[in-house]
Amino acid sequence: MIKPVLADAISKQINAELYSAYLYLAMSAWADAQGLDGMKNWLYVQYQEESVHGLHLYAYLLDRDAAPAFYPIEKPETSWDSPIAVFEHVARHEAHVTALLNDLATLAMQEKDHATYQFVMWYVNEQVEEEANADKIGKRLGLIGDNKGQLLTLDAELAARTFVNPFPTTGAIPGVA
Ligand code: OFO
Repeated sequence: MIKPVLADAISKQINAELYSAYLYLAMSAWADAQGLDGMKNWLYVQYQEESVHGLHLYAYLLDRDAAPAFYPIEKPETSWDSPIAVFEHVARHEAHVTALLNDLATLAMQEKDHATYQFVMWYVNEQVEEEANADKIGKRLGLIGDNKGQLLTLDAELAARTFVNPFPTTGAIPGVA
C-alpha cells in the first residue's frame, strides 16, 4: 500500500489534471464562439488528454489500494481577449503543472517509493512536449499578428490534431479505447 502522504499528493495531482481538462474545455468553447474550429479541436483534444491523465492517476491509486480524496475542481476562466492570450495562458498553465509534477516526483523519491517515482516520471517527461507545443503555437500566433488569412491557415493545421490514448493497455480506464 502507498503511504498516505503520497496518496494525498496523487489525489491533488488528479485534481490538477481534471482542472486542466476543464480549463481546456472552456478554452475550446471560447474558440468555438470565435469561429476558430481548428483551435476548438486542438483544445478539445487537449481536454481529452488531460482527462485521461487524471484517470490514469486515479487507476494507479486504486491499484495501490488507496482511496482517492476527490478535492473540488475550481471554476476555470471562460473568456480571453485573443487566440494568443489563450496560448499564453496554456503556456503558463503547463509550466505550473510541470512544477507540481516535479514536486510530486521529489516527494516520491523522499518517501523511497520507486514505483510511484517511475509512474510520475512519465508525466514529467510528457510535460516537455506539452510546454513545447504551447510555445510553438504561441510563437506562430505572435508572428501572425493581425493577419486573418494566416490565422485561418494555422487554424486549419490545428484541425488535424487527433486524440491518441497514451495508455492503451490500461484496462482500468473505462470508455477510452
Ligand atoms: Fe496532464 O499534461 Fe499537461 O497539464
